[in-house]
Amino acid sequence: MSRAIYGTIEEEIRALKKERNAVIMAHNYQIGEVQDAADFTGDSLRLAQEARKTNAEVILFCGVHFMAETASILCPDKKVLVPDLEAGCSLADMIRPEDVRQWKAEHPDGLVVCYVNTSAEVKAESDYCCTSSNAEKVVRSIPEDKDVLFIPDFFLGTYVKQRTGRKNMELWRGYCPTHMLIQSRDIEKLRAGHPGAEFIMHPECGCLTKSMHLADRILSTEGMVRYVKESPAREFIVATETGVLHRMRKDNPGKNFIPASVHAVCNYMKMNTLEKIVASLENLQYEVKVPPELAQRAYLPIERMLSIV
Ligand code: CIZ
Repeated sequence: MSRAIYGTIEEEIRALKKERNAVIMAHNYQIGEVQDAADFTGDSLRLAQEARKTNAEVILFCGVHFMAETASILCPDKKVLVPDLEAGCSLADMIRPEDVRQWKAEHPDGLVVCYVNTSAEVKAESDYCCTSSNAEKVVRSIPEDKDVLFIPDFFLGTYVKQRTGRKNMELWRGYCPTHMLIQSRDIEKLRAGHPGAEFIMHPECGCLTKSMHLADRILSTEGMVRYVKESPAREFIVATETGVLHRMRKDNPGKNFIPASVHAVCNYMKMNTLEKIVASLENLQYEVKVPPELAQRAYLPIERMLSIV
């Protein structure tokens, strides 16, 4: 198919989507053009919900690898594609299935809660999966006498532990290198320079333990997008990967959004481009297919993530 027929790459993508009966999902951290080309933009939870509902034959997942795996587990009869197979997640790589098995061997009655940022192999060894929007609810749903291991994000785990007051909860010491780039001193400076701005923070932030008291709200990206729409404030300091500011600015043209750090950019998330979307839809590449036996074991924790909202 030649672009000359379509004029713009966006038109070409629309035509290819129709031809392939495809739907495009984009995470809130994707580059703006990719978000604009998508049928659905959101966090992992919203995108997983939409993946499960869609009638399309092809799901093109613009995010990072574990998100496409989740879509493949939920929709085994669909073709799940990613524009770039190299788009991975450093946080997800910080825990291995054997780490979970070892903890379980030492805690035969314990339960493992995995953040959605984990591989399908790790999910298959876990009991519950959660996103940052429902991590607290998921942990609260577990009987109090059960020991819990929360993996892999230490800062989200710390936040949940603090919110729930749960004592018998161990935390894995993983972290998101992008959220680590947001520092308390930047936040303090921005807060002083913008006294009227609301400060919203993602629970993956490495400075969460130091700066939690400064935050007006601690929210997932989807929670942030909803919150800034509803809040009467006109200015917001946003502590998370900068991609989410695209949607905030688009939805709220009269409001001002300031990144807590302009350096908080995930290079993996930014690997997906419009050109790669075209190649993906044209050649039906690159397919992410979780093997059925593994998918079956990873399904229950994911199902729990979707039902505890
Ligand atoms: O849940 C997600 O998609 C992640 C990884 C972060 C967020 O809050 O959107």
